Amino acid sequence: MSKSLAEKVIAKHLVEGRMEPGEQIGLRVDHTLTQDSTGTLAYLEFEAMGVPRVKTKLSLSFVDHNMLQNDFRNADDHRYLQEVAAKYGVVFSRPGNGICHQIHLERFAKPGYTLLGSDSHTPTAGGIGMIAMGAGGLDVAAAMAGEPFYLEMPSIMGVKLAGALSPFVSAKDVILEVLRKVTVKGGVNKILEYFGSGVKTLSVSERGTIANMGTETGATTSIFPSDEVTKAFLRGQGREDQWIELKADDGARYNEALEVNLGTVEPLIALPHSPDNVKAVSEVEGTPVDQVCIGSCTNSSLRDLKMVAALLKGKKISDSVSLTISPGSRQVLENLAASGELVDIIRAEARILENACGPCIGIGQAPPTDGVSLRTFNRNFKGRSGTQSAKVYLVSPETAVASAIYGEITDPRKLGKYPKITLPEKIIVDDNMFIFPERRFAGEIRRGPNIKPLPNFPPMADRLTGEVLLKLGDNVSTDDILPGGSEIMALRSNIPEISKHAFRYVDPSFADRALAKGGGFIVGGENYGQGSSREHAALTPKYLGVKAVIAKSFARIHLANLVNFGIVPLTFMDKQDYSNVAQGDMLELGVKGLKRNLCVKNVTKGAEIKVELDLSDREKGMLKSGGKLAAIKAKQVKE
Ligand code: MIC
Ligand code: SF4
Repeated sequence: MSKSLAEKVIAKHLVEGRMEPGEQIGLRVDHTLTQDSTGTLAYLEFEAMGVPRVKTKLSLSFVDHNMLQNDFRNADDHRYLQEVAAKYGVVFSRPGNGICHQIHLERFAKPGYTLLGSDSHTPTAGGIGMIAMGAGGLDVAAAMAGEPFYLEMPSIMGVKLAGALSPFVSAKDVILEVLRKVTVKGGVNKILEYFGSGVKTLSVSERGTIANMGTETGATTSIFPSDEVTKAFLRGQGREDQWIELKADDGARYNEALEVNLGTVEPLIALPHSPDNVKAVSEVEGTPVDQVCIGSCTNSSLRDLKMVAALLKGKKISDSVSLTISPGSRQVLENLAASGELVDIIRAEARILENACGPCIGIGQAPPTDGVSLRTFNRNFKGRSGTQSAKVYLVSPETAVASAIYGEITDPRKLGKYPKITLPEKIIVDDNMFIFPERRFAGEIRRGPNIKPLPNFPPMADRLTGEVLLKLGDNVSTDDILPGGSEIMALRSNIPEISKHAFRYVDPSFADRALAKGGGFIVGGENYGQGSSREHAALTPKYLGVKAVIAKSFARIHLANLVNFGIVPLTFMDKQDYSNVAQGDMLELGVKGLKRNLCVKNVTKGAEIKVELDLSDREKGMLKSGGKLAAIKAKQVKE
């Protein structure tokens, strides 16, 4: 039978289950990646598994998120990550080398392989033809220990690209167009597979941009074919030998279809505070802008920064705008420097930041009060920039530059002449900031005082009782649950301390109240837990005593994280029941046997709410044991 491209790669890695949408499958993982702010927990978890060396083909550890070294804490984390990588056979990418997804695509990604990363934008590598997925650190640690990655077999949405992009329109506009159509929850448990004649008009970097931000639709991943364009990209990186051709079989059928005519896409912009709040740039032209930030794993490739340099050449930005540029990798920066294009950026008065995530996760460059910030990033959730009252808009590099020059939101077509960008056939490659684990690390791994042991949780009780501690609406993000930013992210290795910040901006009294009440329940709407893969968003509520989350639906990675840390994820059988439960209501729930259909007693209202526990037996086993780590340890004791 004809297969889609995604099905072909999955079939090659399938170790358990049937490739039917909705079925539980287990996949062999070839590559893993971690980054510093999810990585410390992932390696603490890996250490707890007692495996002497990683069992994957390649595991990588990047330091790219939390780069500030205001005190010992982040520096200690970076040192721990470097030593633990050396000990267990993980390639370490030193701070300053760049953003994990950009570097993985440049130096390591291989068509037809699988990748699991403790970061939600891991699907970027779908741009080269990988099945690349984000997951919580514990799932990535398990993959490093040689375990398969378990997930629900996604349905495949075929996205047909026709035509070619017009001048000043780029890959970011394509994915914004997809987001406008699919929304932030329309991709949950789906793979977006791109095909059609338009594919060959896009470079691997542009495909990476589109695959990267497929995450914002909630999709499990996105994938592009591997073709002559892919081959040229790998040749440029000195890796042509790693190319294979990959495409869907003729006659492959998709569960759903979408068509985008590249020729009719226009410059688009996502308005505050959601990536799917998309309008044409022309509709909001003229809005004054305070800040423009170019970079992030979505738009920091050599292609993007060459375009930025060409558009800025000979120009000056507006006096009212602060323009920051964070190159995606040291390779991008070095190539821009060698070609002289960096000078065009500097002369235009841009501020050059480190090769890292930076402002994307609130590590510096918070906008002014009520400020308007245009960013080439992928998320504009309220407060993520570090300023609660700021209005963040998501745009392409082209729109970012035009708006920085004019000081207001500007359609880039106003810039007139469209520069032609050509990528060098041979990129300058320098792998010196990787530390390859050739020699075993012999000493004792140093852990700073902020790196605390993982908390242990007891097996699940048969009855869960408590108050509804918090009732929330639709699309609650992991940034709402456990915010980013330099203050809170410095505590990522210290669960007791970071737990104090759970729901900090949604409800500053949450942590104290949860502890005082001995824990309880959270009620949410649709797509609860969208966004980041940070398992802290499950671990901190667990630490504060949260027993179950009842929602209309869940985002994929967060659902897995809840189970991994022993919080029961329940969905309303009848979504109307959401209105029959209020914050402060006392709930009771018998969970013995963890049946699929359960009944929550609302003691306060004297009513019953039917809920569903849609989990596999394997997941139920983890819940019962008090989480995945407890289940793995229990298995080890038995063996
Ligand atoms: C993000 O973009 O939200 C992050 C920061 O990269 C997260 C990971 C984290 O919280 O450390 C993600 O996307 O998974
Ligand atoms: Fe880093 Fe931002 Fe990409 Fe997350 S979305 S990996 S914070 S650049």
